[in-house]
Amino acid sequence: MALKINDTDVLLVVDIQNDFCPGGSLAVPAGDEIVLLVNRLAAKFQHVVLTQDWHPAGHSSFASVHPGRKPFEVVTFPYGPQVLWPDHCVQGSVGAEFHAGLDVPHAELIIRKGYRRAVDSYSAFFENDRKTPTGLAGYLRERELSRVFIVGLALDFCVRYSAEDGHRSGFEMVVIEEASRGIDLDGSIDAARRAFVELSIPAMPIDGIR
Ligand code: VGL
Ligand code: ZN
Repeated sequence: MALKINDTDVLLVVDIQNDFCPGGSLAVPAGDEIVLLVNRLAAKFQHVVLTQDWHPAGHSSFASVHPGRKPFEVVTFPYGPQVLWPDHCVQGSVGAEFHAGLDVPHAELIIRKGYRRAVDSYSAFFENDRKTPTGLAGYLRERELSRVFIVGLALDFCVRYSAEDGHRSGFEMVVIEEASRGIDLDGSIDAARRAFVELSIPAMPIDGIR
């Protein structure tokens, strides 16, 4: 299967930020390995959108604000289960900056997410309450961008939730796993792959994209 990129396609590049790369506070194993691949892939697309995890200091998803809790524990928030993370991607910090090697000057939009203290936001489309929109769906519809190729960090959290929510919002989603890396908490990478199969979200090899 080969896919030809056209002008109604968009590449969604998720959270390629210092804190998600080796040396960062929530490093995804080999997260930096995808950067050059993403640059090359992005050059094939007329339309690219970036996301940037963007938390206020003391964000409710940080284990550090929950006395007695440790990173990677799961707690119950008003909207459901929530993993507690090390402090990461604090607004204006170096950790929140894009990886210095990310070179996508033609990106048209940066969606920041997770900026509400009480609500985390994995997905580029909806916050973790699953009902507060980020505005991305409206943007893509207005721009008549209907097929969304998705890459980035982390495959099992922000990439997964973005792919699912995009699919539910009526977009054709394609995950490029080769240009994504996962955190893998308790089998979360396998769970992400199963979720993609369940929704018939294809996993496209980079070679298949022209
Ligand atoms: C992410 C955990 C917390 C991600 C963001 O980008 O996948 N994961 N915040
Ligand atoms: Zn985050």
